[in-house]
Amino acid sequence: MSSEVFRLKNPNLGPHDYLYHLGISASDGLPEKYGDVKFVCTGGKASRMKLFAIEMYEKLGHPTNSILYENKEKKTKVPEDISQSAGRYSMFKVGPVLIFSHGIGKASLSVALNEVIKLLHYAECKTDVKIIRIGSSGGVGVEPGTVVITDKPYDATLKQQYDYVNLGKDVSVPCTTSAELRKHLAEVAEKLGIPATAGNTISTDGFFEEQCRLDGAFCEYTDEDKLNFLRRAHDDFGVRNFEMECTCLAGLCNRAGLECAIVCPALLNRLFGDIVKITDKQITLWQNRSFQIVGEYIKERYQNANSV
Ligand code: R2B
Ligand code: URA
Repeated sequence: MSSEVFRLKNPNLGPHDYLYHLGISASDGLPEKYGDVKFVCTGGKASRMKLFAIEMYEKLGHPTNSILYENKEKKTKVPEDISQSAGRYSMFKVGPVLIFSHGIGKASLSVALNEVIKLLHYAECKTDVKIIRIGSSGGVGVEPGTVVITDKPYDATLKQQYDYVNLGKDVSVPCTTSAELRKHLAEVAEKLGIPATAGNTISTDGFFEEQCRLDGAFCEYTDEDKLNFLRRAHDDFGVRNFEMECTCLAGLCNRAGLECAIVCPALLNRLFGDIVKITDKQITLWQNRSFQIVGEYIKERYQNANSV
């Protein structure tokens, strides 16, 4: 295990900083509160991330190094939403796991992840922190419910890069996921008997035309055009799903020197349709698959770290 402290190179960072969207001050004793973070898990919806936090609190056996609040009526302690006051994202700390919601799309993720990465820096976490997105996705040529563990993140034009703008200019950075982390997560999925596959993921800025849907407010191409693109992406580029954040997650993690993975069930097979119309029960069941894989992976590491 690495014992090096994680440092960002930005010379402008310092104790005056305020993580505005998380509602956290850089000078608020962050090494004591967050210095033991080893895993960061993120997904779009605040309600799902809260559920994941509660599940992790149970799974890890109520770790004392969690941030909790007391539900006075029920006389129980539950993970507290640390970022509630800022009103944008939800964030929880359960033992060595920091869990936050990122909303929809790269723009929203980028704001939260910049601040979370700064939090790791101010908290003097170690360089071996792992960042994992547990989200949802639209499958391409995979059985709905299959969990896709992203190998290469592609942008909407099938380039393996994350694009952003600084000083009015386009910048592209590489985006890769951690081979070791992918391998461990796939092993856990197999051990748990959860249907999972490795595959490449297209990350788009929109849900409709950008993901070749015919049912957005606008559409100027045919069903045949759509299927031609999906088949080419599947056959020539190894694409197995679409979602809206993974190039940003991998691009920012690569820039920071942190390992990352993306684990998302496919809610439908896009070769057979565009509309996501499944019951809440079904969505919960499938999304729980990525919770189980990532939860079990973390639990195994947590138990090993505490069994000396
Ligand atoms: C998957 O699902 C959301 C869109 O419905 C988006 O956040 C994503 O990546
Ligand atoms: N999320 C996406 O981005 N696309 C889908 O088709 C389903 C979920």
